[in-house]
Amino acid sequence: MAKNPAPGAAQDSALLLNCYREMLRIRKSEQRLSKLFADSEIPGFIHLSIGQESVPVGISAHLKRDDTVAVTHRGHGQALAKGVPLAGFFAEMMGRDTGICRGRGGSMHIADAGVGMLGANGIVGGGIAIAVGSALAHQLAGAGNLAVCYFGDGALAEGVFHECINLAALWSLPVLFACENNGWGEFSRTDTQFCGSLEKLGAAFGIGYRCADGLDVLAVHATAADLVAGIRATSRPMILECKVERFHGHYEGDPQKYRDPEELKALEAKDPLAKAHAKLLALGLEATLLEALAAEIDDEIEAAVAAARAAEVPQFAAAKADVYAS
Ligand SMILES: Cc1ncc(C[n+]2csc(CCOP(=O)(O)OP(=O)(O)O)c2C)c(N)n1
Ligand SMILES: [Mg+2]
Repeated sequence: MAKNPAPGAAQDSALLLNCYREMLRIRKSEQRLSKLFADSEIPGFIHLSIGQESVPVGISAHLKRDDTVAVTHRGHGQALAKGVPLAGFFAEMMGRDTGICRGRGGSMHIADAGVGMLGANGIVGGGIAIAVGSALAHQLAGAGNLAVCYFGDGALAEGVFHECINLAALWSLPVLFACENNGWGEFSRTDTQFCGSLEKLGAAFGIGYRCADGLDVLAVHATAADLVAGIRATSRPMILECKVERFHGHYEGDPQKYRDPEELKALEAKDPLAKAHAKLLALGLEATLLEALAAEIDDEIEAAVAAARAAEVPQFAAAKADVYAS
């Protein structure tokens, strides 16, 4: 497979290849969603995480099935990386009865308890208390699991975040607070909304903090490895801040008039997937192998889309099913 690999290169390339595959699966899924949305095949709004794939991939590599994650409104990558199956994912996005939530959740409310995905959330900071509650459940169960709380920099100024880091520290809960800091909250720069520092905030509550380059999947992977191991060993909360870039608009279709065109153009050189691809080639992987991988993912996605298109939409008569206990 590799041409004249250097010592240690085989291990590096195997890890990077695994991460690359997961990132590509997320990227291609979201590119497909973008097209489906433009073609009016997806009800409601969608927020794409294109450019931010390294974060959930680097973190999820260290999670067990019974570990839990609460994800954001920009949570497709976070959901797929935790193991939400692609067929159920696309059917959910397309509002079908075969969706993972039977078409009742969609992009911002998709959940899959079977893989520990507690739900996306349209409320900024809405997942934080859910993750902390789940961490409390893990602590009480005593099986050594942990919860990951994904949130954006826009949640830093939300009261619920401050309450939750206090409680997590006070009760010594096994939770990783994973901030995807893309510098934006909707159409405003984060520094116009939050004047603190996540690192100092963590220190004020005695919570360990690490920062990783969210455009480099191996950097996220290595930092998350330390933090997850630390949480499992000590049952103390930890903070991981990943500096990322938002490649698409706040919502799909957002013309981003509020962003400097030069800044948008500069994003091309920062693409974490292109970087991983280049590194794999430098490590000696054959380009044809990566092309075959991409084709395999395309086939998987197209099969999921075709199945969703062929599936029924939820029946109105069943609207109350699963809402009330019988
Ligand atoms: C409590 C609350 N306030 C405001 C909004 C409107 N809103 C939706 S997304 C968003 C910005 C979120 O920014 P961030 O958390 O950084 O996530 P990103 O979109 O950058 O991934 C806002 C203010 C909301 N959904 N919920
Ligand atoms: Mg943001």
